Amino acid sequence: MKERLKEIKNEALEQIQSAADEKKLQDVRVYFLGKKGQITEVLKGMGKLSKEERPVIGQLANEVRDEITEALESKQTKLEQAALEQQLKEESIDVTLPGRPVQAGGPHLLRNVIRNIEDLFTSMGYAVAEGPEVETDFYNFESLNLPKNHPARDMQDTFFITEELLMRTQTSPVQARTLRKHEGQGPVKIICPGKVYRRDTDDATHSHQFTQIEGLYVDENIRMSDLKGTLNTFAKHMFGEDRAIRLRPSFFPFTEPSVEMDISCKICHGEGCSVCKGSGWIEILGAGMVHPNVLEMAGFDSKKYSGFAFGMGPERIAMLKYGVEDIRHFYTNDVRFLKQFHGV
Ligand code: 2NL
Repeated sequence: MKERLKEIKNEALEQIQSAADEKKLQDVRVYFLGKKGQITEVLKGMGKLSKEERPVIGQLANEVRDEITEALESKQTKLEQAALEQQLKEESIDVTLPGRPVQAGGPHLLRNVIRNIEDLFTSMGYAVAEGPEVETDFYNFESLNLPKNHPARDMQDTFFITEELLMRTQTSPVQARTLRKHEGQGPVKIICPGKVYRRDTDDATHSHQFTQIEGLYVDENIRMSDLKGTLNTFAKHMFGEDRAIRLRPSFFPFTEPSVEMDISCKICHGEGCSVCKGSGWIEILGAGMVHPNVLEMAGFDSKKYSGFAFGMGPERIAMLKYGVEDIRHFYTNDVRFLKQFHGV
C-alpha cells in the first residue's frame, strides 16, 4: 500500500504539472482526491492491515493527500494568473489613439430666435403665456372681433376639427384667454409664443404649420407711443442699433388703429435695393391698439383700460436675420442646415 500511495503521489504531481487549464486540473482533483478517487480506493484496503500498520498507512495517505492538494492549489493560482495576463494582453487599449468625436446637438435655430425674443420681453416685465393648439371657435375668432363672415373663417384658411373646434390659426386666443382670467383687472403684460396652423400649400414662404409670437400690454393709459417705443426697442435688439423703424396704417379686426412695422433695409440703408425690393424698408410685424370690443368681451372696461398688441412670425424674423431663403428649411431638419446656426 505504501508503494501504491507513492505511485499515486508521483502520478498526481505529474498530471498536475502538465494540466493545461482549470478544467483539466479539476479532472485530476476528482481522479485522485474524489469520493471514488485513487486515495479512497487505497484506504478501502485498510481493514486488511494490522493494528500497527494502520496508523502508519493512514498518516502516509494524509501526507499524500495534503501534498496533492497543495500542488493543485499552486497550479490553480498559476493558471488563473496566466489567464488574467492573457486577457490583459488581448484587451489592452492604446490610450494615445485619438478619441471618437461626440456629436453634440443644440437648440434649433427657431428655438433660439424665440428664446431671444422671450428674453427681451421678459426683461421688460412681460410674462410668457401658453395655451392649447386645439382651440374653440370662440377664442380663436369670436373673442377677437372676427365677425362670422370674415374671410379668415373660411374653410380654406383653417383646419376645422368640428364645427366648434379647430387648430388655432394664431396665438391671439392665448391672449384672449389670459385677459379673461384677469377678470377686468389690469395690468396684463404677456408674450405668447407657439405653433399655429393654416390651410396653406407649402412653398418657400408658406407652411401649414408655423410659429408665432404675440405680445399684449393692457393697463390704464396705454398709448400708441408706448407701442412704438416697445417695437423700436425690439427692432434694435433683434436687428441692430443702426436700424430705423416706421409704422404704416393697416387693418386687423382685433386692433384699432392697426399698423404694420417695417425696419430699414440693412443692405441699402433705405436707398432701395433688391432685398427690400427698391423700397428701402422690410416688413417685420403687425400691431395696433386693442379693439374696445376685444377688451369688453374679455371683461375689461374699455373706458378705463386700453392696450396694445403685436404679432410676428419667428420664421420670418430668422429668415431676415440669418438669410434663410426657404421656410421649409426650419422643418425638414437637414443637419447641414441646422449646424450652421449652432450657438447663435
Ligand atoms: C401679424 C399681426 C397681430 C395682434 C396680432 C392681438 C391679440 C389680442 C388683441 C388684439 Cl388678444 N390683438 N394680436 C394684434 C395685431 C397684430 O398680428 O401680422 N402677425 C403675424
